[in-house]
Parts: sequence; C-alpha cells; structure tokens
Amino acid sequence: MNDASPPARYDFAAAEPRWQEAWESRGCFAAPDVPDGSKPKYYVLEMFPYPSGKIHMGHVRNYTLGDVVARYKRARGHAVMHPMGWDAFGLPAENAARERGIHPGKWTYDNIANMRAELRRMGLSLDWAREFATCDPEYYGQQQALFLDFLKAGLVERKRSWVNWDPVDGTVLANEQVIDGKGWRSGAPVEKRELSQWFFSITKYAPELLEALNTLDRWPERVRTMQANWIGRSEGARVRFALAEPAAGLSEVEVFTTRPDTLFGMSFLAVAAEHPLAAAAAARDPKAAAFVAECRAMGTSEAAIEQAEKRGHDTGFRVAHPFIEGATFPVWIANFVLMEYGTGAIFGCPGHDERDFEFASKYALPILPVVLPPGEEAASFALDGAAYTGDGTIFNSRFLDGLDVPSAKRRAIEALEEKGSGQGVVNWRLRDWGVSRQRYWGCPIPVIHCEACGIVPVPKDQLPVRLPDDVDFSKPGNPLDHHPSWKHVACPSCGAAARRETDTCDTFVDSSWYFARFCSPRADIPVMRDAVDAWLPVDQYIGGIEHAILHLLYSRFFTRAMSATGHLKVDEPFAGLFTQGMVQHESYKSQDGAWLYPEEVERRPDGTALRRGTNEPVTVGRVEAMSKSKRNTVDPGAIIGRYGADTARWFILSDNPPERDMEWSESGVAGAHRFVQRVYRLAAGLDARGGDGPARPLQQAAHRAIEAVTTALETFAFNVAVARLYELANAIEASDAGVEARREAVAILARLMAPMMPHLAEEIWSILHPGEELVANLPWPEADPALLVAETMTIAVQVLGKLRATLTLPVGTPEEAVLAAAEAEENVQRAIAGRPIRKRIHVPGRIVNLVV
Ligand code: ANZ
Ligand code: ZN
Repeated sequence: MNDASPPARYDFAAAEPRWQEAWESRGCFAAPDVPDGSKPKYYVLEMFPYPSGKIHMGHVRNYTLGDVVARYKRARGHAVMHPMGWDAFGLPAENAARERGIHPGKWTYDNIANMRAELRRMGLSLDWAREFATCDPEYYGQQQALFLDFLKAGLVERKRSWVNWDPVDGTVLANEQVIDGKGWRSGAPVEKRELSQWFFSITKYAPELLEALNTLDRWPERVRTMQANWIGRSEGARVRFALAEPAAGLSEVEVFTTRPDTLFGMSFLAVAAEHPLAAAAAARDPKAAAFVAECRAMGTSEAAIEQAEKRGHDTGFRVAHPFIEGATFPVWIANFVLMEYGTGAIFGCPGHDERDFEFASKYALPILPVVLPPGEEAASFALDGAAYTGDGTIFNSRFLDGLDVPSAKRRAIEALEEKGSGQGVVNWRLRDWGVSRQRYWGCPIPVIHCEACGIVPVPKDQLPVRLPDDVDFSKPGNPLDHHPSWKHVACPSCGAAARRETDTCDTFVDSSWYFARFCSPRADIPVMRDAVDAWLPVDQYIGGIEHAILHLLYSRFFTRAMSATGHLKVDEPFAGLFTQGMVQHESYKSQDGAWLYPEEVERRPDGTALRRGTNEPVTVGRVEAMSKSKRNTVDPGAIIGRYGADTARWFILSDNPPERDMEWSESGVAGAHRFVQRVYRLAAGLDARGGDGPARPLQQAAHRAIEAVTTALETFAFNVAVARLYELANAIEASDAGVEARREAVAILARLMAPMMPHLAEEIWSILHPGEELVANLPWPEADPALLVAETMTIAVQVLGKLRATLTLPVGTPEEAVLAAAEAEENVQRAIAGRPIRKRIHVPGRIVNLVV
C-alpha cells in the first residue's frame, strides 16, 4: 500500500475514521487507573454536555479546545486523563415524556447514542472507557451514598423555607423559572409557600469558599469576582429595637445593617412580608393581611424585588431608638425587604440609602441627612432629590458627630454593645443550597419518613434507590409521589409502614462531583482514594462563563464536603479554569419576517442575500450567538460531513482568541478547508518539488515555528498557533530547498498541527514515515537552539544622520570590521565626499552613524 504514491487530493472522509480506529485500537488515549508517577499527571476536562439530542457549535469549540490541550500535554510527556460523560438528568426528558409519550430514560439514552457518535467523528482524544451518564443507577446510587455520608456529617439539613410554588405544575420553581411572577411553563401566578426541603449546608463553608478564591490563580479574575459577590460577605451590625408594646409575644425586632453609623438618620423600620411581625399585623388588620398576600404573589428573586416599585404598609407598631431616649419609629411591611437575607428586617435611613429614599418619598416619611459630603457646610447642606451614599463626616448624630464613616461604624457598634442592644457581625449573602425537586427524572433522595422514627436513611446496602420505570406523566405534579407503590416501604429501623422521600436532587448535584467519579468510574464506592488522590485536582477545566457561579461554587463545596467525609484530600476541584467565548453567526430574515437558517440563504458577492429556491431578498441581521430561536445555527454534523472534522476544528481555533466570541462563516470554513488540502499537497507532492537551494533557511523557519507554536499552546493562544502554522506552510511552499529539507519541514508542520488537526497530521506523517509510530504517540518536537539564533544582522549606515546604506553582516562581526564595511560602501563614500570622519557612532546590531 505504501509503495503507491499518495492520491493527489486528501480524502478526509476515508482518512478520518481510519485514524480514529487506529487510535482506538492502540489505546492511545487510555489513562492509567492510577498514574505511576513516572510521568507527571494532567487531567483535562471540558464541562460535560446535556444530552439534548445533537451537538452544537458551542460543543465543538469547547471540546476542540480541550482536545488541543490534551493532545499537546500528552506529547509533552504527561500522563493525561481526558474523559467524557453526560449530564443526563433534567426537565427536558420529562417534557418529552409529557409531550410525546417517550420514556425519559429512552429519550435520554437515544440522545446520548447520537451525540456520542457525533463526538467520535470529531476525533477527540478521549478515554471513552470512562464514560458514564449521571442517570445511570451506578452513578446516582453512589451519589446517594455521598448524600448519606453528608447527612451523617451534618452537611445536609431538612428545614422549612419559602419557595416559589407553581400551583398548576405542582412543583417548586427556581427563581430563574419565575417570569413576571408566573411559572415559566404553566404561566400560572406563582405563590410563595413554606415547605420542608432538603438543603446542603454550603453556608458552613462560606468563609473558606471566599478565602480560597485567592489561591485560584489560574482562574479568570472575572469568575473569581462573580463568586466573591455571590458569596457576599458584609461587615455590619445586628441591632435590636424594642417594640413600644409587645405584639404576638414579640418584644423586639432585630435588623441587619451595614451602616450603623447612620442610626441617627433612621425614620422607619421595615420587615419582610414573611416576617413574624408582619404575620402579627396581618392577624389583627385585614389591610395588612391583604398587603402580605400581595407580596407573596411576587417572585422571590432579588432581581424581581429590585425592579418592583417600592411599596409598603404601616403596621401601626412602633419601635424605640437604641440611642435616642423616648423617640419611637413606625414599623412598616415593605416589599423590598427579603426574608432570606440578614434578619428579614431593616432600619430605614432615607438620607443615605436609595431604596429607603424612594420609599420615604412615596410615603412622606422624614428624611434626615447624617453624613456630610466632603466640602459641604452642615448649616447649608441639603439632599438634592436623592440619597447620598458616599463618604463624609457624620453630623446630626450626637456622639458620632465629626467622625468619618468607618470610625463612626466602629463607635456605633461599641455603643450598641455597651447598651446590650446590638453587636458587630459579619453577614453572608450565600444561602444554603436547596436541592429538593418534585421531579421524576433526577436522583432520588435516599431517605424514608417513618411516623415513629422520623427521618431514616436508606441503608447503604439497599442503594441505589432506583427510579421506577412505570410512571404516569399524564397527571400534574411529581410522578414519584402519585406512583401507586414506589413510595410505600417498610421503615428500615422499626419495620412499620413508612414512606419514601419522593423529592429528587437538583441536577446541579449530579454535576458537582462527576469530575471525581471519572477517576474511578466503575468503583462500587463513590470514588477510589488512590485514583482521586492521584488525579485530582483537574488541571485544566474548560467551559462556558454561564457556569461561572453556581456549578463552580457547588463543585467547590462538594469537594470540601467529600474531603470532610473522607473521600478526597483536596479542597479545590479545578486548579485551572478557562472560559471560552461563544460561537456566533449572522442572522437572516425573510420578507415576511421569519428567521431563516443559513443553509436557506445564499450570500452574494455584492453583500446582498437571497433565499435559495425562491430568490426573494433576505434581510441580513446582526452577528450574534447561535441560537435555535434565531435559527442562526450551523449543524456540526453537516460541516464534518462536507469538510471533515479537521477543517471544523481548524476554523474554530483560527478565528479569534478562544476566550473571545468567534464568528462562524461559510467562507471561513471553506478557507480552512483549502488550507487542509494545501498542506496535504505539500506532503503528497514532495518528490516532484525539490529545489537545489540551501536547507538552512527552511530549517530555521521550521524550528522558529516549533518555538512559537509551543509558546502559543502553553498560553491558550490557539489562534496564534494557527497563524504560525500558516506561515510555516507558506515558507515551505516558497522555499527552494532540496527534498530532504522539505520533507523534514513538512514533518515538523504535521507534528505541530497534530493537536489541532490530528487526522491530517497522521495522514501526512504516514506518507513521510510509512509504518512508523503514530503522531499521537510521538513526543513534541524540540526546537534546536542553534537554529533559533539569528545568523545575520542588518545595520543601517548613516552619514550625518541620513540613511545612505544598509549592510547585512554575520552576527558577531567585530566593531572594526563593521565600521570598515560601512565606510567601504559606495553610497557612503559619495556622501562623505572626501571630508575627514570626525566621529563614528556605532549601536551594535543596528546603526552606524558617521559624522564628518
Ligand atoms: C441601614 C442602612 C442605612 C443601610 C444606609 C444601608 C444604607 P449588603 O451590603 O448587601 O449586605 N438590608 C439588610 N437586610 C435586608 C433585607 N433582608 N432585605 C433588603 N435589604 C436589607 O446590604 C446591607 C444593607 O441592605 C443593610 O444596611 C440594610 O440597609 C439592607 F444609609 O441598614 B442598611
Ligand atoms: Zn420506624
């Protein structure tokens, strides 16, 4: 086979599956169970996909980036682990069941089969032996074991909390699923309900999760900031206000404030609608009750509350001021006070808080400034239609007068502590993580409710608690709850009739430890210690910025909880994080305003566009992130079929730095494919094209490319690596060197592009070195330092500051020889015109200036 000369055109459709088969059959990408230490380990992971049915260009970008890293690190001598799996639980599978009568399991596993085939066609260097789906009982059963360990360690709690309840779907909704106060699917007005739910105690780790962000020096700054804001540490005080008269057994209200320095500017106190004092007011006043009910219909999200008009109801209760003898203030119920933050109550200082200002203006409450901005006079200062939230000097505040804001905060806290009416505290925005979902397609929470024994963990030898297969999706609500038999079990502790927990886990739980499971994916315990100890943390994690907060924070919590329960020894799961940009495309609209797919549109050279078939004009819209709703998507499968995987990979890497958005275009892919064919011809047509020029310039170009591509790959500058390889290909084409030198340069080109275009690299290498090792198994090429140094230097020769000649001399030519050569130039002699040279200025390697 190797005797015949290679075909003139690269047949990627035949070559790509052939090389995929060769890698697979030789086990090129199998990671050792436990790396033996002879090579440094490197764990590369891309965020695993949700099996929606088809891969999209975002996946192609994500997995190509990871594959470049994996292949490069392997060539650099690392023991690499690069696994793939499926984030397979979630609502779309249940919707498919409801809408089309397909079982969620069948829908999911069919989708996985499709997407696995598509990923395989991309030629990713994955260790497929480690694959799993989170809906496999072998996975979620181990997740249940972790749940029980966390429960035992006090990291899981069952508590009552206010939730968004969709009365039509019969389920709790996440804040993001409440749109304008209505359930995102049912459209029914959402109610707030207090329910018992399962929580992971993530708040126990709040200080650590914040502190350790400082150690994540290979994470984007932006992501660390987003996490820090989410955790939200605030220093302030809790202040207790005595009620003028006790109400419903309460004698005081406690508030949280970050501004105890402004206590003398107080004009009201406000509580959340769910606060006990609001309930007390509602019990005696129908108007208060009506207001509370109204607030309850509003979503619980901070954004919803922030946007809503500030509204309130005066309860008639009054509280005493801690510092001003005899002064009392009204207690309001206000829709902008959250029950879940601080204490669910605030003191209002309209002079220095925007929301309080809006509220006080609306209800004609007093507004008294107590912070004097720099440069203002106390006697003449007045607020100008808005709260003043900046720094300044305290006034109108008795013993705090004259202090700056930080000192006044400290002084106020001291005074509160002396009087016993408050203390300095640190408050966290982070809430415990509610994981209960009233859904079928999720991991069952492994506990049993017994009348006599209370909450009884399912014994570990009875795990997994499997989902029943025969479920009825025709009724609203949780199918597990109305299944005829599933939840009826004997109590494991006393044997009496008891009830299984029918809540399943939030799917974020599934993705909070999958990276650890990949280390020992078939273990009959959650993870094998020797495997996770050797492989974790993930050295390079790659994914979208949309997961910057929740997924990453939950994974960081889970890793700590797994450490605390003896499963791991690391705290941080991801040592390096890279967030990729989006893949964008032009959008198109037909005359009647309908979105059109790119394949329905013909772009014409004059910039206009026509609809294929009908030739009616098409409006070309903005370049924006590919989305199904705008139909500006391109199917990766179609692209791979038409151009091959290498072309798709090459184009997606070439356009822009990977952290930035990139624009997919037909002309761009076509250009990438022309390059694929060009590079192939360089190798296939070698013998025909040898010249008789010197080898050295081409060798130098190749070795400079090694150096430049290596640096680019080390720093995620993959588009730069692509550009350097274009240059090397150009240099080879332009070179007049002999066949041997060209063969060597093409071989280097093939090996350098292997992380990006692995199939083409193998094809070329096999033409040049038939029967030898696969490129996938070769070490990374080393640049020869002797070929990197410049051999000549270019020197500008000036006479009286004017350029008269340029010299090309060997590097290291001694000064006398440089000057002699400069003066010998004809043009220089002419400019000197026989005059004596008074001064010779020499900047080595650059300039000679002769002064006459
Ligand atoms: C009085 C005050 C005066 C406030 C002032 C601000 C400015 P961060 O920084 O986010 O922690 N607050 C406290 N609990 C609240 C709740 N449950 N719902 C809504 N708002 C609440 O914000 C803390 C500030 O937010 C607190 O400080 C409190 O208002 C308000 F000139 O207290 B401040
Ligand atoms: Zn019992």
